[in-house]
Amino acid sequence: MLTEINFDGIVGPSHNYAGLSLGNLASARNAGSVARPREAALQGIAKMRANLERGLAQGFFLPQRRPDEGWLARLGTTMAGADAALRYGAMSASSMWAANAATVSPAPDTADGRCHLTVANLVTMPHRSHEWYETLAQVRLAFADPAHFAVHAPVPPPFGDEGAANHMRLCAGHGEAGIEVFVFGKSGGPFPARQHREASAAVARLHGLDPARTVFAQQSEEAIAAGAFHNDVVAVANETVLFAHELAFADKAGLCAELREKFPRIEIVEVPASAVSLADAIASYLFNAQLVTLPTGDMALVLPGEARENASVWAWLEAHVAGNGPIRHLFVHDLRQSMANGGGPACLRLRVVADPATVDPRFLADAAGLARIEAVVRARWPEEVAPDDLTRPALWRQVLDARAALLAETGLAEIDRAPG
Ligand code: SUG
Repeated sequence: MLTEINFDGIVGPSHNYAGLSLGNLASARNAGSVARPREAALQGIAKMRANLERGLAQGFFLPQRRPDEGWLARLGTTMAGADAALRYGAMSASSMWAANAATVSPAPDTADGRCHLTVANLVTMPHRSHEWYETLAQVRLAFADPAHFAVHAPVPPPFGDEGAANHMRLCAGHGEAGIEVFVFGKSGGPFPARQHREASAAVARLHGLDPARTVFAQQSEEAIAAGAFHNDVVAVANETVLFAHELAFADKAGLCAELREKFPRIEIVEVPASAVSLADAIASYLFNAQLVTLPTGDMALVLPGEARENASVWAWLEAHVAGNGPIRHLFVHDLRQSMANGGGPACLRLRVVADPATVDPRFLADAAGLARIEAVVRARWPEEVAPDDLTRPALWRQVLDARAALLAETGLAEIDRAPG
């Protein structure tokens, strides 16, 4: 049966705060801080475990090989020879944010009736521009069955594509045909617009989407300039519900009219700027929650602790739940380590609607599998990493060995043998 499976990126052992993401306020604010990779990975595992216990289907992607010597070799250098910026880029653990791994169109939406995935090129940020090689290798393994999946290599540069973080789907139920909404940026004041319309259009074509059920919407410049470097920082959709900030889109009225016309069942839950400012929405990651449908049929938001700590955000949420709003439950998780780099609950996961029986089971989580992953993390992940540590060969070795142990534990060592 078609089910929504959330694939979370396991936080890698080189997790750090090098301040590499212009326009991502948390990344800039925490530049130079000491990161705690073990704690970060454990926080992510705790979220996965809780979602499993809630009756949701859960999968994962493995941390990528770091340092990425292959990328440096293509740039004509090595970890020993590279300058600091390239070394930091080669050590980046940013592939943890699986919402940027790919864009996914479930089988009911596509012309050939298969689930299509296009791996994101992430070209705007140098430290993320080399993720796609290994993402493609992992996605090809996880979704290898050509009867059910079509995996596409990234859209070529210069068209920036940041994956599912800028894509929403509205539908009556996950297994039914939906409306796919692609959100792109044109300008972001001082910050780059990381999702380009040309890339979104290419993904829609590659996936064989019906234009009558596809929507392209521009992200508001104000939102990007305020720190919403991806649409999923200010909006999230699940089944019939679109949950968004008033200032998320450039042409809100036009978008709402188009959505109502193409999907009359839509329920738009808008948070007005008078109740929660754009700044509070972005600082708290209210919209970077996982909006999920529980087995009971109720919708729930899986939120970061920062949302509960923000008075206006929490007041809005409590009022919504107390009223008759479509979101019935709030679950709060401590994801502080990821949040300090601008990655909330929704950034950490890629939604794939598929029959779990058609997915490589090595990428699917159950309680016992998560316990084994946790044991490797506890034994192998560095406790602390300061930006200076990223230049130390001893840390490179520890990070390589830690990841290798996790690949061995999950039976996925072959990821490194994929042609790169
Ligand atoms: O691309 N942060 C990521 C956060 C991605 C969040 N994903 C979604 N919104 N879906 C980014 O900006 C910070 C790395 C650093 O600064 O060292 C970073 O890459």
